Amino acid sequence: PADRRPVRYTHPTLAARAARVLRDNDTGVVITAAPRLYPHMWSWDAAFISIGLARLDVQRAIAELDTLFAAQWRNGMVPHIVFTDDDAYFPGPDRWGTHEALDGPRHVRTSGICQPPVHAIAVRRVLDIARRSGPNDRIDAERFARRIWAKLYAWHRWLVEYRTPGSSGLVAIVHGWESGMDNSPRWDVPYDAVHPGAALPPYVRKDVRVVGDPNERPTDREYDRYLWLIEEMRRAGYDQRKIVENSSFLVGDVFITALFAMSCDVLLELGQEFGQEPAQLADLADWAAKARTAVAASCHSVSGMARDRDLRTGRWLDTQTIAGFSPLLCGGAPDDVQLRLLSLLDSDRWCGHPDLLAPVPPSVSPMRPGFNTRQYWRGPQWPVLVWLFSWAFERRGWHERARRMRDGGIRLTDDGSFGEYFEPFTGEPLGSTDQSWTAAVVLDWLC
Ligand code: 9WN
Repeated sequence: PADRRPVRYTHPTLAARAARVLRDNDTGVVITAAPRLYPHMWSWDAAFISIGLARLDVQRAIAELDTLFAAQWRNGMVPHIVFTDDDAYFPGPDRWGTHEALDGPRHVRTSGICQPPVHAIAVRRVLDIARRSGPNDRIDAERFARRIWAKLYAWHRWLVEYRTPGSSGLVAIVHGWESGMDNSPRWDVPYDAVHPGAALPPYVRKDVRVVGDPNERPTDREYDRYLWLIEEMRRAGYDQRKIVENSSFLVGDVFITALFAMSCDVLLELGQEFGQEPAQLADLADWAAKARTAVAASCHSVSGMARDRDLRTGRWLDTQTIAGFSPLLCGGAPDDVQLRLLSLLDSDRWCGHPDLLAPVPPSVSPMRPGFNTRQYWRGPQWPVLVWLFSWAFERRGWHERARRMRDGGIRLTDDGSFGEYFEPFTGEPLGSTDQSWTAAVVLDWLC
């Protein structure tokens, strides 16, 4: 399918365009997640953005992560949004009302939930890139890695202390936004139990004004639930114990759990290198092992796919999405399960589907009922996820697979639009264009 899209940039031109996107989205203080749709700093976006930035300017990459961690809550949580002064995004800081939260930072306004813990991975990557780029960059990045280590540890500790309830060992989320895969069908069943009350204050969405086709975004019904969960948290004063105990949404997220296992490994390696406390290193080894065990234990006995778990009802969530491949990221599943997952990933149900423009996993299999080519996390392909798979495969020693993922990611994005997500068959960019994290992963692939 070579010419479904009219434009294909050569690699040097594509890299130059990606660099320009990051420069244009730089407010001077933060690099916004996207120019109009997302005019603030998002937590996991900032991690990926720093990786792309390191290819251009190590100092700027460090500054981005420092800005994010300067907004870390006193209890250790890294908030999902650090707000700029722009008011073009809803819900903004007033709706979150986190200034009333005891644990929140005082000097900056943030949302009251978190996002996937990929930050240790970003620090590792920035450090590796800096070490290759020259002695000054190396010194700066090493200083930075030493300095941020304790903050990363506190963030991981928060996830264990507050967000690993019950016996499943899965890291729990209290809002679909925390997963980063907001309206994925993974969350349909638990969201059915979220009933927005009459006390839900009225609101006006802004996202649908920016994205031309509202079908590319979540529905109003979904938004009511998103906003209701915020209302519940606000009423609980953002007290994590109360939220985890009472909120109408509490789900063990298998994909986050896999990312957490990998991030703990990376943080442990960094800690060993920089001589951090042995007791803290032992914690990280223990957390990584437990997270891996939880991911492996979630695998379906027939398909092998990893599953989320609704922690309110105790039920496994069998919806098959890209998150089902979590054990391929972090390892730890028995060999036969891993082989089944690899052949499923290669099959025509996933990357081998004959009509895909680029052979990388869509967010939902094109063969599943409910697959939607255009709607957000219900079908489109997301370059950042492709980056995560290629990074994890490389780390696991699967070099050929890692290269194929990377090449597929470049194919997906070589129209130079830096779409937020892509229609899998036509390669049409959807959601925002000039999305910073898309530009960042492309830079990392090409440099
Ligand atoms: C809500 C910024 C973020 C990403 C998420 C993506 C989307 C926000 C939204 O944009 O979520 O957090 O308003 O839809 O789902 O993964 O971090 O790019």
